[in-house]
Amino acid sequence: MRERLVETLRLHLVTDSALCGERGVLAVVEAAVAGGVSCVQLREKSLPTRAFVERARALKAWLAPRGVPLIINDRVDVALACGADGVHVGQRDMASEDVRRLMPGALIGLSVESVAQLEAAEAAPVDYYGVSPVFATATKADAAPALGLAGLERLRALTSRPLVAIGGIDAGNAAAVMAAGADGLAVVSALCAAADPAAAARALRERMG
Ligand code: TZP
Ligand code: MG
Repeated sequence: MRERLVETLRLHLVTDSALCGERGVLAVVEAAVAGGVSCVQLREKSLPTRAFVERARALKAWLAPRGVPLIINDRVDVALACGADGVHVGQRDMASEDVRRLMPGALIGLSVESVAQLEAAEAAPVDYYGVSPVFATATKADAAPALGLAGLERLRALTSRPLVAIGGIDAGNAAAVMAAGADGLAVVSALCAAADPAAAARALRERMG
């Protein structure tokens, strides 16, 4: 059970439509999945709700036959509307208990940025933690200070739940992040801004071991 979940979470593409550019989010998702992405999180911070749902539905229709789960960032309503497989919430988003009540079968991810946040979440109905940010990142303006590999190791020692590391991760540091105890990697710019997202995903996969 845990093994299957970890395999699913191994290489997580978190979308950024600005970084995907004119190619569009779906084209980047298609290429990244071809290169080995195992899970896609649709993250839209400014798209109007109707367009968000339409984009989510289009992604779900493409991903479902390929067995790749779709997770929606923040928005349980969008996740319900498009039949997503999961929801990823941050510390100030809907509480995981409420997400679970609304979506009993969903994969629920929670962002944790400190030991205190992880300890507080251990009794909550969460399937995995997004450990954030491991390194400094320009992609998320309000990201907390970087945890570093030592911070990731500290969190690893406190939980048996799967940890998905995010923030400044690319093929150059992927192996070190996995060695520090991550079960999976979540990547925005190293895939969305790549000239060839399929090749970038393959490179990440190779370095992850
Ligand atoms: N949450 C924590 S850091 C981050 C998010 C969404 C952005 C990570 O982006 P990148 O480009 O992979 O550093
Ligand atoms: Mg959020």
